[in-house]
This record gives sequence, structure tokens and C-alpha cells, in this order.
Amino acid sequence: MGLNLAQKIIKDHLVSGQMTPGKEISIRIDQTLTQDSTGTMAYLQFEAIGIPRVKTKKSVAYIDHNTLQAGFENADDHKYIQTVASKHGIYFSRPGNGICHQVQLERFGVPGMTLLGSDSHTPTGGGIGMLAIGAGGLDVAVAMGGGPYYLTMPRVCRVNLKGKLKPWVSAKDIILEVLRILSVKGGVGKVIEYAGEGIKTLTVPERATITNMGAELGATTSIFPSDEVTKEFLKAQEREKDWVELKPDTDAVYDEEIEIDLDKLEPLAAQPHMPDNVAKVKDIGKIKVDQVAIGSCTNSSFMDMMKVARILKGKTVKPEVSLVIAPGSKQVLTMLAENGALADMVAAGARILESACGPCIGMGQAPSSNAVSLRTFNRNFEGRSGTASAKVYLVSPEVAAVSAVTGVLTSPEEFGEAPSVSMPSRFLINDNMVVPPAPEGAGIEVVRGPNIKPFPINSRLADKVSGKALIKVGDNITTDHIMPSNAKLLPFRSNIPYLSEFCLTPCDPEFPKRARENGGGFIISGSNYGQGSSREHAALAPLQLGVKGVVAKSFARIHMDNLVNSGIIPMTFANEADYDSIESGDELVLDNARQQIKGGSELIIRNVTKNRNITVKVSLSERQVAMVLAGGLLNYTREQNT
Ligand code: MIC
Ligand code: SF4
Repeated sequence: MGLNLAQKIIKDHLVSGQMTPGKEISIRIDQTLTQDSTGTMAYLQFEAIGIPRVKTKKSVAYIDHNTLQAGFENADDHKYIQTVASKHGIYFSRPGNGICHQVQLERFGVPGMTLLGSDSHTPTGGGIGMLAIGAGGLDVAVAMGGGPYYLTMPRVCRVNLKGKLKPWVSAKDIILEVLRILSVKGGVGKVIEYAGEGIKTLTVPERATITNMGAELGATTSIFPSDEVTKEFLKAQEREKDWVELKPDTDAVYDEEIEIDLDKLEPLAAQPHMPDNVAKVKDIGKIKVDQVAIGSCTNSSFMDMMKVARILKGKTVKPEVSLVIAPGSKQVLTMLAENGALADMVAAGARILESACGPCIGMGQAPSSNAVSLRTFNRNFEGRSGTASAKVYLVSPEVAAVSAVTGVLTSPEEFGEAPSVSMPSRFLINDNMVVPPAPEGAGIEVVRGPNIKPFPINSRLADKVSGKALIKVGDNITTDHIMPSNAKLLPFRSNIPYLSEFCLTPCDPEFPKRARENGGGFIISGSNYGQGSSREHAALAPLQLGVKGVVAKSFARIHMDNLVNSGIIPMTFANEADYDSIESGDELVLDNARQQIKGGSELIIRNVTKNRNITVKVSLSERQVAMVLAGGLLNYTREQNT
């Protein structure tokens, strides 16, 4: 029986386990990436592991999220990352060089390799045929030290693309369509593998838009084959030598198949407040727009920007609309500057932001109250923009640019002829903003500012785990709810005690206080708890507040791993109806917790207040059980080494 592409790369990198879907495997990691808002924690943990030099083929530390520098905190963290990277053999992409995923694709991604990144949009690398996976910082730290990455062997879903996109319809519409079909939970436990005649019509940056936003499906990753199109892209980046052909076997077997007819697709938008709340732009209607933001790791490639520049050329942005544009990398920005497209954008009234995440992570450009904001980004979770009442729609660069000119949500076919932009045969190459590491033993001193505070480490799991149900939340709670990130909080990613004061506050402003007063307890949730970001702060902040376990209908992949890494017990209701039987404030007890967790997948929680037992499941591998018993990955690693 033939292998599909995901299985081939996994097989080539397999360290342990059987490639049976649902079973735990571990794989060798070739490349890692970190960004600054998860990076400080990842490097503190790397230092705690105590390995002097990274053992990967290439590890890169990016600064792209936290670049406002409203106080000393950001700048201090950047210095820490720069020096710690230099000391341990890690390349450093300076602030201004661009968004990690865009730069990694342009300059470092290699088809067939594995990439582990401390950012949930690491699957962008699947656009170039990498098996690129997002993870918590601690998992990336372990991979930098040469340790394998553990994951559940995924099922593989084939998305068969037929035909060719019509003018004005773009790669963003393809992934929005996949989200419409599968939902934000539909990719959990799966790799989404793209195939079919239609893939030949998509350039690498377009493929990367699709694999990037595959993160919103909850998928382990998404991947395209490495073909002539990939070769063209690598050649244009002067990296043809990195190209290898990669494709599934002709008799490859898939667990699931979806077909999308590209000719039939129309411009789409994800409506507030979920990326899978997708409708046709023309069906949503001509709602008045207050803000348009173009950029982010989903849609900031040179070609996306050129389409935007062509649409804006000779026009003026509607007076009621604020248009901001952040080109994805220094390469993109320089090319736009050189060919005059930047001048067209500025002349039309666009406000140009630096090549960084910016408004996508709420670092500035919070919309006005009740505003409608069209964004080419990948997440429109409530409040993520920095304005709780804002209504964010996720759209293609074409829809965004056209609507900035008309002032209302506009399906671009009405605008005239679509701009035709093809991939350049040569990108502008200048890697002067990537600082190579110092030679081994160069005596680099790691600079640590006062913003860096010790992070919490759990203790061995007690025999009896008890506490109150501190909060009860619904479905699809994102890590932006659990550990909000905005211009005020992002500078404190190395200060968990401070951050914990804001933990789950979008759901209940009293949560941190209640958790502290009760000496910790449990979180009760509906399905897909922890979707979105890879930030392990969404586990560390609850840990700081004494949270011992989360009982949910289901979990998002990366967040569940982060909970286990922190020694917080992730439990799912054996019978979902039991969710209704727990109320916030109920006293819960897990008797013989160690024994119960060791003993099998079903545990009994006593609800003392309701005088009733609830059966919950812990779907953990043997290794994860050992981690929970030890009080998290760091304690587990120490126990293993003594
Ligand atoms: C995001 O898009 O939510 C982020 C900010 O890039 C996060 C990482 C973080 O929280 O620092 C992600 O996607 O993992
Ligand atoms: Fe940055 Fe936004 Fe991409 Fe996250 S999704 S890496 S915040 S651009």
C-alpha cells in the first residue's frame, strides 16, 4: 500500500512508535523557529535543560510580534533573545526583517524537512513541502536540544483541488472554503494534504496562505507536494539547491477526501467571531467598513502586496476608512519600494506599518468602538483586535483593498478587471538582517532584563487533588480568552506572575482573584478548549494561579500538550451531558489521583457539592501520564536524568 506525502516525511523522521493513526509517535526535527512572544519562555526553558548548543540543522529566532517598544520590556526581551541565540547556535532575525513564517518560507524552508515552531502558524512551511508543526515553547526547546517531538500519529485528509481560480478569487478563498466545510474543530488529529490538478495553478506563496490558515482547522499541519512550482520559487529565492521533488505514491491511501472545484469558488469572508463562520462576500452585503488591515503571515507576500498596490493605484481610500498595510518581510517591502508599488499605496492613503505581526496580535490599530474591520489575517476571535465590540471579517487582499476604496464590503468583481500579478523570476536577496550565531565557546554573555521573571514549575501530582470548579466556560474558548495578548500585555510574556492577573478575564474578570483566594482548582469547559495560539502562557498562567486540572468536552491539540507539559491534568467528560451537572463553585475531588491516572483512561471525579460522581477520561500516552505524575515536562526530564 502506497504512502501519502505526510506519511512519507513522517516515516523518514520516525524515532519511535507505530505509524497508526491515534497512537503516539516521535519524530526527529530538522529545523526550529521561535518568535519573540513565545521565544523568551522557550529559551529560558532551553537554558533550564542545559544543552550548550542546538542540535538541529537550523534554528532561527525571530523578532516580529512584539515590536512596539512602548517600554523597556520589549527591548530587554529582544536583547535576551539575541544574546541567548548567539550563544547557543541559533540564527537571529532582527526586528524589521519580517514575520517569522514569511521569512522562513522565503529564506530557510526546505521541502521534505521537519520544522517545529513555537507559533501555531508554523504550518505555513507546508506550502513548500515541509512537515511544519506548531508547538509550545518547551517542546521547541527540547527539539533544539536534539530531542524528538512527540505527537499523535495523524490521519491524513486529502483535499483535491480541481480546475483554476477565477479572476478576483484567491488562495484565501480556498482556505476559507475548507474552513467552511470542516469547521475550526474539523482538522483535529489530521494532516490536510493538498492534491489534484488545481495545485499546479497555485504558486508557493498562495499555497502558504492555505497551509498557514490550516492552523484554524485545528489540524496538526497542512502540506503541498514539492513540484516544479516549488522549484521555481526556490530558484527565484536563489535556493534551487534546496529543492527535491516530493509527492504521494500513486496508490497512496487517505483517511478522508474533500474535493473543491476552484472554478466555482467566489470571494468569501469569515464573519465575526470565528474563522469558520464563512459566507460569500456578496451574500453578506455592502456593510459599511471602518478599518481595513492588510498583512499578517497569511497574506503579506510580494504578490499579495502587488495586487493591493494595483487596486489602490490612482485611487483614494474612503475618508471614513483607515487602511493599514504591513508587508510581510524586508524582502517584500524592499521590492515594493524599488518597483514603485509602495508609492502607489502611500499615494492612495494607506498607512504603512513595519514588517511585523502588528494589528494581527493586537499590537496597535485597535478598531474604534463597534467598528467593522476587514482583515486579511487568520483569526477574528472576539476582542483579539484590542476592541471587544469590534466586528472583524477575514478576507482576501483583493476584497480588502477594493473595500478600502469603496468604503463598504465589496465583492471585487464589481470593481472592473482583476489585476494580474505573476510570481517574479527573481526575488531580491539580502540576508543582512539575519545574524549568524557566534562560534561555540565565544564567551557570549546572555543579557537578562528585569522583565524576565521566574516561570512557575509544578510539583509532583498529589494523591488527592481537590478544589473548586473556578469557572465554567462554553465551546471554542481560545488561548486569546485564556491568556489575552494585546499591546498592554504582550510586553509581559516573560513575566508569568503579572500575566496571570489577566488569565481568563475576557470570560470572567474575577477569575484570577477567585483562583488565588481558593488556592487554585479546576476549569470546566465545553469543546475545543484552547484553540488558536501555541502560547504556553495559556497553561503557565493558570498554573501560576494554582489550576490543577481542566475538564472539557474536548481540547485543541497544542494547548492540550502545553497543559501536560505544565503538569495540569487535561480531562474530558466520558459523558458530555455531565458538563451540565457541574456549576462554577462546586467542590471537586479526585481521590487516589496518581493511582487513577496510572490505572487507565477513565477516572472518577467526586462532585462533593452535588453529591455525585462524574466519569472523565484522560487520553494520554504512557509518557504523558508520567509527565503529569511528575508535575510537567521539566520535572519529568529531571527525573529521567537522575
Ligand atoms: C497568534 O497568532 O495567536 C500568535 C500570537 O502568533 C500565537 C503565538 C503567541 O501567542 O505568541 C500563535 O499563533 O501561536
Ligand atoms: Fe503574527 Fe498574526 Fe501570524 Fe500570529 S497569526 S504569527 S500574530 S501575523
